[in-house]
Amino acid sequence: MTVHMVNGSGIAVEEVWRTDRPVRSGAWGEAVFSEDGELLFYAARLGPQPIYRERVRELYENALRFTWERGYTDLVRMWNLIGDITGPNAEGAEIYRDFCVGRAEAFATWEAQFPQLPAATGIGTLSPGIDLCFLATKQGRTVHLENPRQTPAYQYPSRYGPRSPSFARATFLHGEQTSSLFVSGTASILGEDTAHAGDIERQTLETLRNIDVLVGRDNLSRHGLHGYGYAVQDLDQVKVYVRDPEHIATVRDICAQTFHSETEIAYFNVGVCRPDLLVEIEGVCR
Ligand code: 3EB
Repeated sequence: MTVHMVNGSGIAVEEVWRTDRPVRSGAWGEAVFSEDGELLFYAARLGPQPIYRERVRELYENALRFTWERGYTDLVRMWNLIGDITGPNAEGAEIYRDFCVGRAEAFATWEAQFPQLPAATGIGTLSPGIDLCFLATKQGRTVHLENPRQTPAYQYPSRYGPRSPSFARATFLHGEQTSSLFVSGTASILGEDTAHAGDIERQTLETLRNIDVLVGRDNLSRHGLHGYGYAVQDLDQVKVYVRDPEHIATVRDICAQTFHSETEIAYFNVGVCRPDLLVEIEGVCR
């Protein structure tokens, strides 16, 4: 999958998911996938649409059907990369909200098979249309987490959109040798409200604090994961999404002070799903 997330002044970022098992790859309709019998990675693109919800519903329903029929019963981590994310669709509704309706409808249809929502990212890209990709796994290895500092996104009230966003704050994956904690795109949201509108430094610090609490020992044991616990510095494969180019240097400085020098961090200058959110950060704890 090729996604337009860096501009001419950025360095292209390549993401490769590796496994020790033999991999089978293929195409299914418009989608492509790779699987190793334990994990499935699936990717599909929806081109620009006047109205997204019906086509997003179809995109998601096709993805969920394929995943279920191949025996990958548990979703782990999804990425939704959305062109002109806070811009209007042909009816004047925000594209992100339009997208959320189609996604919520697909999950409602497949609720019997996929009752639990996984960790996800919903973020802007520089091209119109929507890219979806995700990891799914065989039964019984995932635990989905919420953050005590934040309202579950699937319970956001309707002032944030007619259908709330379908995702969990993080997903823990019990691997065969190691475990991973996939942290969703995280922003400066407390409860359901944006905190520190207009202040990039405080939004970045609040985002990092949200992640620290989310991955901490107390929150993991609250979700039945006893004996596990991380801190924000344990995040790796970090992706930092910054809306305004003039804020990138500030965010880089704060991240440099927060993360280890070896931590892999990629920066993207893209839109965020609320006009007042300036930054969003995700990663994986191992
Ligand atoms: C938030 O907390 C910020 O719609 O899949 C973060 C992660 C956000 C995922 C999504 C949206 C999504 O609401 C936005």
